[in-house]
Parts: sequence; structure tokens; C-alpha cells
Amino acid sequence: MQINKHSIQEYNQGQLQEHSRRYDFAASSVKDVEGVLQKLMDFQVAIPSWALGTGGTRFGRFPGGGEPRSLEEKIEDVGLLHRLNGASGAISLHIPWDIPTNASHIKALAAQHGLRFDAMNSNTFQDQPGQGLSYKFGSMQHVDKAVRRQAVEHNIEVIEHGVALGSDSLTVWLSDGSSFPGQLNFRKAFENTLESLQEVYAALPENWKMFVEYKAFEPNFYSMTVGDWGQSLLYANKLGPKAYTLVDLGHHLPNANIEQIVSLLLMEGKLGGFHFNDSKYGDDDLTVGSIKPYQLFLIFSELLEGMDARGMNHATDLGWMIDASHNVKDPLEDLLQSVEAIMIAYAQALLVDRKALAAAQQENDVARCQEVLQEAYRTDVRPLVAEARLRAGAALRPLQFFRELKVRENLIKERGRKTVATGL
Ligand code: AOS
Ligand code: ZN
Ligand code: ZN
Ligand code: ZN
Repeated sequence: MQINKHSIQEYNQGQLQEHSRRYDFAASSVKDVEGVLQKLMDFQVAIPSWALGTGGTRFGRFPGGGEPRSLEEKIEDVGLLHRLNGASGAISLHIPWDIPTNASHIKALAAQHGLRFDAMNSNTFQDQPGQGLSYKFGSMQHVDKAVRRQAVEHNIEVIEHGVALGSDSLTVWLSDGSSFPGQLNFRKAFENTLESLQEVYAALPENWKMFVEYKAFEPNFYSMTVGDWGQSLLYANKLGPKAYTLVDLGHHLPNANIEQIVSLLLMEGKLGGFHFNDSKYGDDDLTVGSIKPYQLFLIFSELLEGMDARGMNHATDLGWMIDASHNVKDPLEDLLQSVEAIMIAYAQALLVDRKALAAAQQENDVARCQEVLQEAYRTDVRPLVAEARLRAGAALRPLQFFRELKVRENLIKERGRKTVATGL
């Protein structure tokens, strides 16, 4: 692929004059602009392997062509994103969709692209060919101990794959629950799940974290056994210090105050990671920032407030990941947009005048509180984000460059028009 340091530099050269004009204006109103730029350069968002191909819906799938056919090609795609935006330096794998048959080769390939392995994901929501027992009625919650055992063993295997790749966290998302009243004994389902999670927890290496992801509904439509942040936090607290709650933005009931959830989880030291996406109705897995950018900013604002209060490092102390599914857009274009939206929200949150906000809160000056937040939100930080990219050797305008280079057309030539994405 023709995307290298040299071609990026050449492309940036043509954009530089316009960028400088916009950047100088934007930078002139930022107090510690160098500090902000450094934070933006440090911030990396992990790309989920399953978002690199067209997901489809239960009604159909319309493959876009040129999608990755193997784990190697998935890593190449993320490497491409990372070269373009300098902010996608990690990949998150889902097992068994991404089994690394030759871990040292996969690890070396990722290193070549400047990527590390983010959280490993286990999968007990599908039955795999040749699998002994079915997850139709749940996995870790199952009434049959043998099914629970199978789910635990799978998770332990996922940890082993992760260790071989140098990952240091496991995300457990369970589809367990019930679709009809009376189907489950809620307490027993919880206790079974806890016991299973404890067995997985016991297999975690010393430096590993476990993220317990919750979801309000789907595929079960009456109850979910890890259905909200309260349940996830119960598990995480009972499991121990290596267990944390993971917040996926699409996994709440409508209009939930996610920024408040984030704030309280941070207060408890139990927020572990994020799945960014956007939605209008539920778990839509749409492009980050495409529907509710203000909410995204408010979430980031609480994240920074809470992380700073605990002296946490923005870049390294939480697992930042996208969880998306693409049906009508080019997946790579969509991911570029998602990362850009995250960087914009992060930059805006960095600009919030915390002292002024705290003072206004203390005086119950509600109007002023809103002014302070919206002053930051309405600042056009795009030139700052672009400047951070420029300094990192990435493209000033990644999406435009992607199109100019006809990356997708080239991938289709290389990989073919009809590709079957692995995963959902
Ligand atoms: C499912 O709704 C969750 O968001 C999980 O994170 C899941 O593992 C992922 O989306 C892949 O299906
Ligand atoms: Zn998720
Ligand atoms: Zn989601
Ligand atoms: Zn989801």
C-alpha cells in the first residue's frame, strides 16, 4: 500500500497552508496548547477486529468488497488506519473469530505496524462447529454445570491466546438472560454466573484485568444476567481488584445518563474500559459521534474530571475501544470517522475550565455551569486534533487521503469483491 511516511508528508504539504491558518486561530485561545497536543498524541483508541468488515443485520448483509479475509489482513487494515490517523495503535481480538494459530508471527506483524493487542474478547453467545454443548439457554448462567464449565474453559483459552500476544485484559460480554417471564430464577442465574466468572478470574495472570460488559437487552428480551452497570459492578466487586465494569455506549435503556454512570464508576475505582459507538434506538453500533455528539462530550468531560481526581493517566489507565458494526458505510472510512469523533470529544473535554465549573457549581450558578461546558463543546477543536496528527507523522485529513489514494479500490483488487468477513 502506498501509505507511508513519505506519501503522507507529501500529502500534508499540500494541506499545510490552510491547516496553519486554522490552527493558529484555534491555538490562540487555548491556555496550555502544547499540553493539550501532547495528550492528544498520546491517546490511542483500539480498533475491534470485527468492525473491519460489513456486519449486516439479521435481514441481510451487503459486503462492501476488499474486506480482510484473515487475522493478518485485519492487522494490516488497522495498521493502515494507524498510519493515517496516528491514533489507532491497538487491535482487539475476538476468539474464536480471530484465533492466532501462530502467535509469534501475529505478534511480530502487529509490532511492524506499531500495534499492540488490546482486550481479548471471549464468545459464548454462539455455538461453534464441533462444540460439545449448546449456549442456547445461556453459558455462564446455565442450569447445567457442564455448560458453565465449557464457557469457563473457553474464557481461559482466550486468556492463554492473549498472553501469547502480549495482551493484558479480557472482556467478557455475556448474552445470558431470558426472553420470557418465569424462564429463569434470577438469583440462581446470577450465582451461577458469578461462580463461573470467579473460575475465570482465578486464571487471570497477575497483571491482567477483567472487564465485565453489561447490556440491557438483546439477544435476550426479558432479562439479561449482566444487564446494567449495577449488576456489572456487583460482579466486579465480588470478583476482586482485577475486575472492572466496561461501559458500551449502546447498552443502556433509552436516555440513560451515561455520564453519571461513568462518574460514579470512576469514584469507585471500578471503571475499566469503554466500547464507543453511537445509537438512536439501542445497540445500533453506529459511528461514534454521528447521533449524539454532545452526550459524547459530556461523557468525556466526566471521564476527565473523574480520572484527574484519581490521578489516572488518560491514555493508559482505561481501555479505550470502539465497538461498531457497519452495514452501509465503508468500514475503514467509518472507523476513521469514529476515531476522529473520539479525539474531538476528548480535546473539547480537555478545554473545559474545571475551576470555573467547580466555582459555579459551588454557587449554584446553573446558567454559568452550562456556559462553561458549552464554551468548550462549541470550540472548533478540529485544527488541534489535526495538528496532533501532523506531529505524529499522520495525515492532516485521513479520510480525504484515504479516498485520494483509492485505498478501498486497491483492497478490492487485492482481496476480491466478495469477501466473507469472519465474525458478526
Ligand atoms: C455485544 O452487544 C457487545 O457489544 C460485545 O462487546 C460483543 O462482544 C461485540 O459487539 C462483538 O459482537
Ligand atoms: Zn460492546
Ligand atoms: Zn455495542
Ligand atoms: Zn453491543
